[in-house]
Amino acid sequence: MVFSTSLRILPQEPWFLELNPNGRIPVVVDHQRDDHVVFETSAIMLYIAQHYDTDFHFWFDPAKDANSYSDMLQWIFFTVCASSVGHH
Ligand SMILES: N[C@@H](CCC(=O)N[C@@H](CS)C(=O)NCC(=O)O)C(=O)O
Repeated sequence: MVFSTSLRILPQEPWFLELNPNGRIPVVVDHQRDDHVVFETSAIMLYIAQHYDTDFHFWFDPAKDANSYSDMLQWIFFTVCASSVGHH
């Protein structure tokens, strides 16, 4: 109950809207990189991969493994679109 209540109210608070004007969770603030702010799940995943998985354990090097990288993007975008259908 507390979780679902805060999930509705928290994203509309002014401090949160400063981070994500779209008023949606999740948002990341990267204190290790000048408090850079990222919202949208897929953008957050790619950001974390780019900066914190530089050995490519969990994603693909766009330069050295371009086709796998393309496949990865394809499924990320597919997932975003599929999960957006009917979402308010
Ligand atoms: N496309 C967004 C969707 C985010 C989203 O819908 N978040 C929900 C929680 S899972 C939310 O913030 N709900 C609160 C609200 O709609 O007020 C993403 O991938 O980050």
